[in-house]
Amino acid sequence: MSTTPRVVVIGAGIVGANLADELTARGWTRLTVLDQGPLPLTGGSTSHAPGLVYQTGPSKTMTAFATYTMEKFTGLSDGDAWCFNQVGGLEVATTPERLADLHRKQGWATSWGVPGEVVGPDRCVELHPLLDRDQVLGGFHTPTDGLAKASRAVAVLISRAEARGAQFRGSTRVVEVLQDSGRVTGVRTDAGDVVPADIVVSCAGFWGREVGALVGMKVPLLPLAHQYVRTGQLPELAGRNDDVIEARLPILRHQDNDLYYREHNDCLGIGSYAHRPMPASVSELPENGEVTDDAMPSMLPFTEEDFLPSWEHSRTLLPALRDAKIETGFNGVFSFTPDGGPLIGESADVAGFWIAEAVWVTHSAGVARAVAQLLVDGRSEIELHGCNVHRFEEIETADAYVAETSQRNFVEIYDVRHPLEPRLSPRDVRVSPFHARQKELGAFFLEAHGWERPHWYEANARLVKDLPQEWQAPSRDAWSAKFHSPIAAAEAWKTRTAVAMYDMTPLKRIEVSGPGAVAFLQRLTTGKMDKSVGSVTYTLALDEAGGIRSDLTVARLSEDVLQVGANGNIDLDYFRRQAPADGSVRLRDITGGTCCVGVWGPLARDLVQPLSDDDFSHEGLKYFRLRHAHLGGIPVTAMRLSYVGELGWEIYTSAEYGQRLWDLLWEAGQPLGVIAGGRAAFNSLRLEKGYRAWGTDMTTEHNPYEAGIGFAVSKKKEGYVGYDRMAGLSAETVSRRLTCLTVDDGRSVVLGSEPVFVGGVPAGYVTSAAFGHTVGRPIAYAWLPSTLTPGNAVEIQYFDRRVKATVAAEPLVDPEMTRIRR
Ligand code: FAD
Ligand code: THG
Repeated sequence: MSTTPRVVVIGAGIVGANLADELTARGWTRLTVLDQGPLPLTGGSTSHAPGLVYQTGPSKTMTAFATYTMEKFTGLSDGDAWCFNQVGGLEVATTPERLADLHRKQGWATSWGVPGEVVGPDRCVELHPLLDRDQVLGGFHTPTDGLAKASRAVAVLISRAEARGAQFRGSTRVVEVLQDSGRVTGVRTDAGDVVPADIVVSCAGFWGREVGALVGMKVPLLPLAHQYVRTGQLPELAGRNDDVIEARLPILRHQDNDLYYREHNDCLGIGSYAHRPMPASVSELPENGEVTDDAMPSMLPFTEEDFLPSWEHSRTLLPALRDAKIETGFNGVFSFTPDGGPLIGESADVAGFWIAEAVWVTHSAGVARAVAQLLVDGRSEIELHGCNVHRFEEIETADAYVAETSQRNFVEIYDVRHPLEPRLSPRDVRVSPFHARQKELGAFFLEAHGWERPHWYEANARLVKDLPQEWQAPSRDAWSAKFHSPIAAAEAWKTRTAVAMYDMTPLKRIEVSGPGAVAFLQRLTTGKMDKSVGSVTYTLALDEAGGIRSDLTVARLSEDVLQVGANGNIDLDYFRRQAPADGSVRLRDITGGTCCVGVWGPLARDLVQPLSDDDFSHEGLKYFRLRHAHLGGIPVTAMRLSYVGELGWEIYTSAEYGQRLWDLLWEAGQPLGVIAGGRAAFNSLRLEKGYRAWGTDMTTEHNPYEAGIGFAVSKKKEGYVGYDRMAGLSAETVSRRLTCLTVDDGRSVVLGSEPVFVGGVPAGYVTSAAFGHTVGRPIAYAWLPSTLTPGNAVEIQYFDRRVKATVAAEPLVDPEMTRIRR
């Protein structure tokens, strides 16, 4: 008898079918897939998806998902009929900005291991003869991209899973998710029967919100319609293909006009994102009682007027369309999310209820494999933080927020975007108590998870002319000058030579309290947590395989109260799941009710000590210790640590005192030349000091020694999550390392995610980069083979050029810690 858990999958679209396949392949055969629509063509988004698979994107994880889909579907077929037709992909540029961006994209492809090259207009026309050569400036050609036949793949995957014992039931809607003591026990169908289950996974696509609501889970997605048409027969394509092959030309994207194309035998299919966003309300869609090729719930009537500009643009790019007609069209519905990423994870409240939604055909097999690994092994080999449904703060899951941001993502789907580019709306969603002062100082704000974060302050522009020669930064190219200001140099200078105030309020803060608090954190982190009251510890939360789940600071405020400085909501969600059921540990998100200003720089003590009767001396309040104190009568907690690597403290108080605290410090700092510093300087300073940013520099895919933070793994401690996997690991045993590079030309500041070449061969990729104002050179951190040593030469591909860089000993600034410990 099999003892694997009983699983119910809701939805037999491309995600549900892939999940059934991946789970049964791992021996989890007690599995039932239920779909409200008929099988195998259910009427969901998959039923009509044209199936273009472009693998390359800014995200390593999403690209890996797409590559797996491509590989898996290449190995699937129904007799001779293909599930993946590797016609290749071509994205054309009709503007110089796009052409430059295609070079950046080619860099991502190299970083993530997808073959692809930027080609000239002649080659574009050779690859896709329907193109008007005069329209294109070049293109990005990816030979392993192609077409997925999603509806056929679903049928093949269903038979494969059925052969292993899975059951599929069509025309069966899940109307209730049954639970007992916070765990799922099964589902009830509209036929009235109950299917028992230990795990329920909703793969309900754009119905995800409705299914999530059955367990009170907010699923932040918005169903939107997107137009797709087929032309009539084109003489240029006649006789080239047949109904089996369907297509030979590469799939084509014309992103400057929000369009894409594929062949359907001797016709062309055209998809457009150029129209107004068209939110679809699930309750108003046709039922999926009957599904035919051109009538199903995910197909809304074609609104031709919305398509007309796209038709004109298509006829310009592809002259063969000038004599053609639109034969059929529809407005097809699928899911969009606030940040464009998919939604994967388990409900915070009902154990065993999972979702895998807002997933394209492109990423479907990869996502399904990751979910199967999560369920079976407890861990996905590909890191998932950008897909974790708990990455969102509560405000980001509010209906109005989801609606606005998801529609915006629809509109901007093919835009050339800078990595720092903020959303324009909604803004001012979360502001720190210092916000009014920041605005007075002319802060330029960027946004993260709703928080407004100053990037630099115009008030500091006056300092730029005072910059000593060695602090003057070279001018930047157009791309790295975007969302940057030369003022950042002045802020870095003042931080290293005087004193600066940094708003740390958006840093996620979790209060962990109760009699079990210390033991709880002992179990979840790599550090010694039973240190004396007043200690602060930099520590790591690992996963079971020893990958870095997060890096944290843990401050012991009192015997049973600890404050954790975390990286985001995923940490809070993890803690909540891990908290013992006996109530001995309480968790509270105190981010919004408190605030924090980092006061850092060689004059920090001269600023703070006169404001207090408490001892802020080096001996009185040691490095990585905290003190409850009063500053000008305001109760604060001061923690002596600094992400920028200078003398000083993170000073916390509750929100209502925030502005008064800021004013107090600001006034007292005037004679010392205090400035407010923004995140542009902050990021530069932390890279100079070698401090890693979780999610960017390191993730669960990396162990602490590879990431260069093995010092945070206590050698005296056992039994914490991931401990078993630390045995035998050291900085010497690793084969790859997060490596510090400096750029030889002294001026090229890369953006992140660029490929790094060693001996002319791709060997890794950049994580973070910034101009190091203290060292007068650009810095890039990159994942590279551990055989490299300081002084070795490498090259970074930046758009269409290679920039020479050198492996450097790190940290670049203050390796002796003399600036901080004094
Ligand atoms: P679906 O296929 O919608 O499956 C969800 C299933 O859940 C449905 O069958 C539904 O009936 C079932 N269900 C829902 N609620 C219940 C319930 N309560 N009980 C039982 N069953 C339930 N992606 C690409 O990668 N490349 C493309 O070129 C591409 N082009 C597209 C073009 C158009 C016009 C559209 C609309 C989408 C396109 N997409 C493309 C997106 C892609 O189609 C979807 O992202 C993908 O098919 C979603 O798969 P899914 O399995 O999550 O959802
Ligand atoms: N402040 C607080 N909590 C945080 C951060 C922070 N939590 C999340 C994130 N940032 C954690 N990242 C770091 C990275 C480095 C350090 C602190 C937080 C740091 N490292 C010392 C070093 O490497 O030299 C640690 C030395 C030691 O362990 O003794 O200071 O910004 N509150």
